[in-house]
Amino acid sequence: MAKEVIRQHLPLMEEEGRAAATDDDAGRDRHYLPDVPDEDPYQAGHRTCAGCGPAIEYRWVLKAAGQDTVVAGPTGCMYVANSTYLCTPYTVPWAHTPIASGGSFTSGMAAGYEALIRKGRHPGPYPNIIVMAGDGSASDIGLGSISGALYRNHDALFICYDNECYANTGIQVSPTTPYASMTTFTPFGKAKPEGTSLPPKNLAKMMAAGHPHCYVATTTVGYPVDLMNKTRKGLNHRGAAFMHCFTPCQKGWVYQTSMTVEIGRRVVEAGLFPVWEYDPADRTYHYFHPPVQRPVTDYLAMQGRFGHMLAEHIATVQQQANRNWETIGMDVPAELRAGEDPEHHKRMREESYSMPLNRGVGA
Ligand SMILES: Cc1ncc(C[n+]2csc(CCOP(=O)(O)OP(=O)(O)O)c2C)c(N)n1
Ligand code: SF4
Ligand SMILES: [Mg+2]
Repeated sequence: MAKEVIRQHLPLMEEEGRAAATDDDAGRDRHYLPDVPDEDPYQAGHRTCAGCGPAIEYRWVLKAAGQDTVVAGPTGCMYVANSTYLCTPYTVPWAHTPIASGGSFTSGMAAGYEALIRKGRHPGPYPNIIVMAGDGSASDIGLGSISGALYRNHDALFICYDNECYANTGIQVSPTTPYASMTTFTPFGKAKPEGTSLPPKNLAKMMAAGHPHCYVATTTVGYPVDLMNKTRKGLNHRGAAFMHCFTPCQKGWVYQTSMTVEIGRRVVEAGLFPVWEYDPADRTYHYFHPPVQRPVTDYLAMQGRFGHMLAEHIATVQQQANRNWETIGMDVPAELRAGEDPEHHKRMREESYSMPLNRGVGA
């Protein structure tokens, strides 16, 4: 007789800022992260660049998922830098897949575990099954295989770690590269002073609209508890889940290595990466409303990839941000509305912007 497939349930973490301050066993005040597990299935020993956003995302996702997890990684930086000969940073099973087949490989893992547990050849419970694909893989070369897996509703979490370029092969443009970002395939020059001329593909909205039975969420490395809780919600969801995570790439975006998490918050506060959840039960989007709304220059001016922008390019990006504010149901402050006019701006290298804050605990 077929055995029952038992699912795990991962508890969500408290996210109450300063109010959640608590002492741990060693007497340290852990403030904002009271329930974060000590274990790290993604250990030290990888070879990503200092300040690598995808490495931060990998660590937090696997911290949230825990040891009973299997992971697939399509080709990209997080395959190459994490699987140097005879050395990997994983304490959980991990497999590399071709860049186009993260979705199909993960479908096979999910179907395989179901079959093995039913036949009594794996004791269970059903493991957390995760694939973490770059934006080149998830939004371009491997989009079809991930969409197929979501459509068939395999019980797994499909993650796009989005560094907005094909990083591993030398920072080439990808479908999620933002307007006016410079890549090695979209350099700025006389013909195209803006560099990348197209707006980015809205991958997460595509996934939610196209697969309405799936749990879909966006998050960034600027919000660790949000990222870990959405990981757990995606894994707890019975069926397929998709998470789109904004992960700055220090090498490709050209910024100070210590600013990765700060940039992960600023992109949200600048209105350029809305953070939301799509709940398949009521088929609605639940948007996060950041407490701070910034001009886009506070985000753009921190990164060398935007250093060539002219006033009209900055105005275009501010228009995009203002449309995002409206989409998520927030008012557009007068200063940001005025920023839609090129007259409001200078060249990027002459723009001033607010310096990074020491946000402190819970800020
Ligand atoms: C079919 C195929 N085309 C191209 C490549 C070359 N390639 C290897 S890694 C990579 C970049 C992948 O970009 P992304 O998925 O965004 O991951 P990142 O490197 O940014 O982490 C490319 C194009 C490949 N491995 N397979
Ligand atoms: S190139 Fe970018 S994504 Fe790749 S390891 Fe370096 S910082 Fe990380
Ligand atoms: Mg990428």
